[in-house]
Amino acid sequence: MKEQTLLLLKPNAVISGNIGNILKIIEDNSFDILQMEMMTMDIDTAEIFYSEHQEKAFFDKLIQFMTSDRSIAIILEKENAVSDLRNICGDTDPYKAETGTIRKLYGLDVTKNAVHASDSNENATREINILFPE
Ligand code: 3AN
Repeated sequence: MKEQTLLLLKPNAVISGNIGNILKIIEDNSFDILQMEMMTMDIDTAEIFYSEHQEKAFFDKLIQFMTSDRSIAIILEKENAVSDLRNICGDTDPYKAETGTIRKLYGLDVTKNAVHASDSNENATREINILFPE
């Protein structure tokens, strides 16, 4: 069954000129791009988006980074979209990510790791509703 998921190109991926490179990987993996929007996240939105990490030591640093510059939010669709996208993004830590994954190629560290990808169908729906409220 087709699923939707959310891909977010984080500020370091946008600033470093890797939007096209990442979208090429997405298209090569047969995802349909349904909606795409460039935005600079405000603090309230970032805190809601990452609310499950509120108690973590890295929370403030993460919010500061995610609101520092432009991101691109993208709704993707294909069969097994959630797990397929997680696989091509790679490990949260770019240094642990497998060769050829987006985070290995374009991530700088565990915060500036180039992309966010929803980790479940429930979170995909939640995250899409936050970033595409209409
Ligand atoms: P993923 O994005 O792979 O699902 P999570 O859910 O563990 O990873 O982390 C959410 C976000 O928090 C990640 N995108 C990452 O940028 C950031 N993060 C996770 N762990 C750390 C850490 N130890 N230090 C700084 N930022 C972190």
